[in-house]
Amino acid sequence: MHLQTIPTDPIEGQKPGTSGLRKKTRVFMGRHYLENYVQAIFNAIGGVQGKSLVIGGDGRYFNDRAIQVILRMAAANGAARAIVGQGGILSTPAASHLIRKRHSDGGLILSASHNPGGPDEDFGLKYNTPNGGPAPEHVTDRVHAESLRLTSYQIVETSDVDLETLGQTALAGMIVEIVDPVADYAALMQQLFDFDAIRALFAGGFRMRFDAMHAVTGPYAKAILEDELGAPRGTVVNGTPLPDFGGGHPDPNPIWAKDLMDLMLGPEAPEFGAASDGDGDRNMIVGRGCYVTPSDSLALLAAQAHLAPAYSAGLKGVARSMPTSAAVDRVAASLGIACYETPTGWKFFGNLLDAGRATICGEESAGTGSDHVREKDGLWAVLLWLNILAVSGKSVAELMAEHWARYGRNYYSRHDYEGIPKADADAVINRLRAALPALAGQTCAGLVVTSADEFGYEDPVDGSVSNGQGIRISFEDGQRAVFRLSGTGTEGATIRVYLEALRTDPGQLTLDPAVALAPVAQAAEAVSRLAEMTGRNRPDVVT
Ligand code: G16
Repeated sequence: MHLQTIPTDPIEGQKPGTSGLRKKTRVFMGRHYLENYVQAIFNAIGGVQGKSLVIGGDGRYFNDRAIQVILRMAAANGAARAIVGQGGILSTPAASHLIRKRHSDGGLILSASHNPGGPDEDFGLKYNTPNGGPAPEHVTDRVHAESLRLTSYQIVETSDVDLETLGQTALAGMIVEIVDPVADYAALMQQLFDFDAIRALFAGGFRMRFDAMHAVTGPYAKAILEDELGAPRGTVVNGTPLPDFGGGHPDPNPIWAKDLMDLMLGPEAPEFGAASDGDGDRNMIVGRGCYVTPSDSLALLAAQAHLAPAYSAGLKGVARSMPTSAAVDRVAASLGIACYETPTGWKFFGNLLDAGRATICGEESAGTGSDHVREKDGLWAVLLWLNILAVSGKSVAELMAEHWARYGRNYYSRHDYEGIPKADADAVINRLRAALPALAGQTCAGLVVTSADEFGYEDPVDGSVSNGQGIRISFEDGQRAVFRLSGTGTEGATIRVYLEALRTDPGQLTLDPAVALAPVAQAAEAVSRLAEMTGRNRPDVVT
């Protein structure tokens, strides 16, 4: 075993996106690529000498190999301890919890989230800070700067570490501690929720299906829902994490979790359905015959969270990303608590959570979470829903109907245009940006524009400013279209168009969402000329 300093050249294109660095797996497997990025992270955080790091990932192809490289580099860079999930597995929220619980100096999470996995699919790596949250922009900017001036990296030459056996071993002076990936996280969930009430719910015959999509939440969901809460065996389906997620797209939405949707909207539907994504931070909620949009789920959870022990004293505030619907704003107004609007990306919630300004946060991209960790948390959302269902005794459809009757309904849909040549996508956004100053007051496809701007955010805690965070155009009567480029894709560009329409009239609460959103969809096309400029007449994915 000996320490090596390997000469390398800076690699272009290692700029972290919305959530760390995501690339094709083969890119990460390329010569020096992973090593460069890991060394850039270490350098950007002032080195790892004497530090402890949490390391784990979602089990996708290359997860195990990448962890061996990271461990050898952490040892070579003088780290004192690496806390690794058994088999290299840690869901993103479980990793966040472990970083916090063990007071470690941060963590490296290996995942490309909901993107497919495999040698020809996607891989990703992100650094989370000691508060357990994704690195904020000033840290990822530093990582990028380091990656551009790297001339060498440190690694020890040694045989592989056994990732399967629980306990401690040593690697070139660094302690490697292999931990159960589920136990600490399951204990945290038990503290937050009324497990007795949920247990009684299942004992009374309540049935659900949890689709783990062959991704990381399988072992977590089986341990908590089936072993701990008494849901019947088989409640968790697709529960074994596979390196290629069974060839699927582990994104919990009605398109990619179609089997679950078909079940829940069909005659054999159980009371409740849920799914989570590749790394376990996203969730989908669907009741019998009733799909709940992520924005509505956030609003409902904020309105009913007091039914769970951890939130019984009320919420300090709530936060949502800008493209997320304003449904939660209406709940916050009624509760008399603050509601923050942040750019897309969970990292923007970190300061609000740390400062105790927000308790629950959420995003339209199927992420909800609270101040229990610093990541969104798929199973947490499922358990909070179960807690609310158990204590209220109502069904998902009843809860949503009552919610809309009280707060109004923010109809919502996201249209994704994928694999667009980057120049074309930039042209659409640049043209819109140029048109913004003259838009207010104009009529587009019959709707009057009430305001139009490009979203910028000043963090209320540290004053940092993030500009260029999406174009938002509000129309009359609570209708809104938002345009932004995805920050998580690995091929071409994806334009996301987010559509919203508020209805408060009791007769308007059960419309087909496509009908309720048709006017704003037409106005969005009129104002953006997206179809004309990209040649795409319809979105690739509608959620
Ligand atoms: C990541 C971030 C989320 C964010 C999403 C946006 O999700 O963690 O906070 O909402 O990206 O994705 P895009 O830029 O493609 O719209 P995840 O689940 O991929 O980590």
